[in-house]
Amino acid sequence: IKKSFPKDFLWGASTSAFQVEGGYLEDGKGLSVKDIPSPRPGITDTKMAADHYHRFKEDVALMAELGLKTYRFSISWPRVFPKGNGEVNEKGLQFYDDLIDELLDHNIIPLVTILHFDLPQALVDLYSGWLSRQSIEDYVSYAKVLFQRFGHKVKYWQTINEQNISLLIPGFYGVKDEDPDKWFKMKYQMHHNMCVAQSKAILSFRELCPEGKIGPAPAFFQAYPASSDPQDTLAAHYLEEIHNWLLLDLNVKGEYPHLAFSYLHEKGYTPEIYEGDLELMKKATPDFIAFNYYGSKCVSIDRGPTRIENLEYEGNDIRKRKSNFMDIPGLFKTVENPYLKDTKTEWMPNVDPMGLRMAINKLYDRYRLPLIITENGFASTDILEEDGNVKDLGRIDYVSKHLKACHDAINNGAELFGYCVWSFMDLLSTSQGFGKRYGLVYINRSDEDEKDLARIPKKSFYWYQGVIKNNGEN
Ligand code: BGP
Repeated sequence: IKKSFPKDFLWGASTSAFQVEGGYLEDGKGLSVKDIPSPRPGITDTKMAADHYHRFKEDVALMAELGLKTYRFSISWPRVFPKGNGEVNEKGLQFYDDLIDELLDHNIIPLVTILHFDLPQALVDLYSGWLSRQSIEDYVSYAKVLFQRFGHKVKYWQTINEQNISLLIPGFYGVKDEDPDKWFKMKYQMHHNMCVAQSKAILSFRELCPEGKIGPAPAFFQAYPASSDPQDTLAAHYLEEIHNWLLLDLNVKGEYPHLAFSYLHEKGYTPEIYEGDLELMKKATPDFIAFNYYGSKCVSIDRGPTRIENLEYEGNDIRKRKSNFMDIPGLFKTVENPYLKDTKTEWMPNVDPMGLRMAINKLYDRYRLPLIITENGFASTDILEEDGNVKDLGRIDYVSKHLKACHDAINNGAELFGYCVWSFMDLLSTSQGFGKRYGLVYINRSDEDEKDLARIPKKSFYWYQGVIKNNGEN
């Protein structure tokens, strides 16, 4: 039987708090690790971003015009708890209350990410953030405040955005060590603590929001071996084990996958696991898996030194890195895939819709949980032309190919219940400010000049409007 997009498919678009809101210290908000001035000259910071904090009503009206069924956004932890814990900031909660009401008034289902990178800086200063077990308690207290306040009107929740990718970047969550071995040990401890925090939050969610649905939010990387040399196949297998399954198996099954665990053990990176941690994770099965997908990786065995000599990159500055940030010396290294169009960017190394289809198939086979894609999108510089149009044909091509891949995977029997374009509007790219745009809606500003911040629907906006109207058939 030929299947198509289900009738109630969640056609969506995404953003995250620090990338769109601005108002960065307004109404009592505290600093997050993302509010620290950009290390790269010429790139704007989080102070204004797309000014969504002040213009959310106008933005929601555009979402309604687009026909969105769901809007995926994140709540800023330091807006709710300026110090990360302790006293709640009522004005921060009120902002999200108003945003959620505005969405519901327009029949748009809110999909809330509890943490999308912007950890309160105060917790880093206090106890090194995710490195300390105290972060688990603070994350859970924060999540509970959200469940209590919004649980009756928000059905869909995501725990932590792209934990598997953010931890690849030293300093991303405010802590790092110059010694690569020490850093690797630290990052796997943070990884473990974050998994415990998510599971504890899910158990509270079951009590506070019995009707709600909650799931993790990893980035997923499909990996190909560079050749049919079995060692390259093993390299690809390792990449998926370490970068995909190490997180998801803990989230879904409460287990460390054996190959990844033996790697941690061999290198001395095994985290401290408290008694009861894995049992707790086993109990906290998510309702669905939300994941982000941009492209795939092609790897070969790395026959070089097995020790990381130095961290050849600084912070989130991809131009300073010599090797790909996902490579693991001695195990695998990224190479170009001759079969895929190279986009010449590190974040989106290629355009690979078939990789998305395989990601859906694999995830569904492994966990048998409903799936939703919470980020998939196309970065470009996008020019506002004199006639007032933004002709982002590359984005239309990219999204339509990926939707075809979703369609194929649904046809193969996978349960995919939604798809969100990254991003609803232009926003602050984590690495390149407004020089790299993803939006369906153009924001009239540049890194240097805030201009009038006007919202201008791009060609892709009108195209996606048609897709939604026809439930994916066009
Ligand atoms: C994902 C993040 C998003 C978004 C996107 C694009 O990793 O979840 O927040 O930023 O990537 O990346 P970038 O902004 O670096 O281009």
